[in-house]
Amino acid sequence: MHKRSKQLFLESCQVLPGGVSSPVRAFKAVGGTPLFITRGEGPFAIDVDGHRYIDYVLSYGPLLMGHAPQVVVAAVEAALRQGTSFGAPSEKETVLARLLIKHMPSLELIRFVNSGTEACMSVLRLARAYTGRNKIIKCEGNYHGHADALLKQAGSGVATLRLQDSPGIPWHATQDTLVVPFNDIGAMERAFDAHPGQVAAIIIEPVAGNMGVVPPAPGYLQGLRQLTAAHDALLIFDEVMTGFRVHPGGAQARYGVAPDLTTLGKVIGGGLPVGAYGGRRDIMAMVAPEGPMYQAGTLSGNPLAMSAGIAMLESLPASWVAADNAAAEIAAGLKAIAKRRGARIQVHQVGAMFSCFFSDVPVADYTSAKQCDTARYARYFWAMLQSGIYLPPSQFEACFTSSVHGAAEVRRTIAAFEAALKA
Ligand code: HOZ
Repeated sequence: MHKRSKQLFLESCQVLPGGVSSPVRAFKAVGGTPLFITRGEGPFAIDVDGHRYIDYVLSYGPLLMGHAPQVVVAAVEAALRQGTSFGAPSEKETVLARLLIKHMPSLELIRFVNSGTEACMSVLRLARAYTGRNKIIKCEGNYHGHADALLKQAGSGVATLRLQDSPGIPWHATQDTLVVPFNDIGAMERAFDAHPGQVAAIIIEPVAGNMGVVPPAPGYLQGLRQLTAAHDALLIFDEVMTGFRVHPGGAQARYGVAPDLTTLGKVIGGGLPVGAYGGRRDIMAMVAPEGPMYQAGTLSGNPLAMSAGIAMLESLPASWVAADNAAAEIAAGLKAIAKRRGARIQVHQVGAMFSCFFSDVPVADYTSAKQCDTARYARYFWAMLQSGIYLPPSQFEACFTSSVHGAAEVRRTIAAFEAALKA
């Protein structure tokens, strides 16, 4: 069925570690070999063997309007003809920054970078520079990219592959990284109390997406805001995944909590490689050349990525409303089927992100997420694939919808789910 993909995987394994450019893609957690995708078309991903799948990976989030939307393609094509990189300021950076600020008013100043990893790595340096403190607090199962200081009890591929963090990270790189359970305000309080005057910031995915989708408990984010204020520490929301996914203004708008700093990723480049960090003017003023905190990048603010991002963000809020509707309908359909069949499944949906956890118990943190039956997820994954539905190859990744996942796709997905439960 996947003859050409298998052949290409054999070949890629000769020249790429594990045959892939990013670990989660390798299908290690679900078995078999990865599909090689040749093109995307609206809600569909098409593989090299000619199969057409309804795509819920969507490049892990950025494709809010599906694959190759006309407005983004036209914007990138036009930009391409004018040059791919200048190493000098271009007006598009200001245009995109203004759009971001319009949707997320907590962003008073923004620095563009090239990925979510870079954004999170840089924002930590900034938080430490601003506060003069070293310790940061992160949550178990949250993933903030692969920078040394943040790769501690991380979700995403680290969880998928059941890795113990990573060799190659010097012990001292994570000695100031405190890790607490997600959704546990008491644990956060204890971390602050154990290190008085030493915590620079909490960095958190306000809706966890890298252990599957886990919403914050009521009042949790507000509690973090109060705690950081009480301890003169900064609150950083990693909205690489949730930005423009859980609300047109991100999780900060959905839950009404303004962080001091925010990181953003791929969605702000319409799927092109990009990231950003931004926030309070007095903090961001520390970034060079305005201030002394050094961080740089030749390709930062790349004109192709800026053009795609502008086109993507100009589609808000309509694109978000449509993507959110699709996810809500799918989640409702899945929940109804699971209930009717007495299946041991927890369905979570926040905006245009959803997850189906194979577990008896409610999933509220990394400990409960890890209790899921991952073998069952693997069977479900393959059954869905047989029905033409492409899901993330891991229980610990989120599913994403787009504005072009219409009624027909939603119906087909729900029907496939019902069939897959029998598998
Ligand atoms: N959960 C990851 C992004 N937040 C998946 C993408 C990857 O690691 O390749």
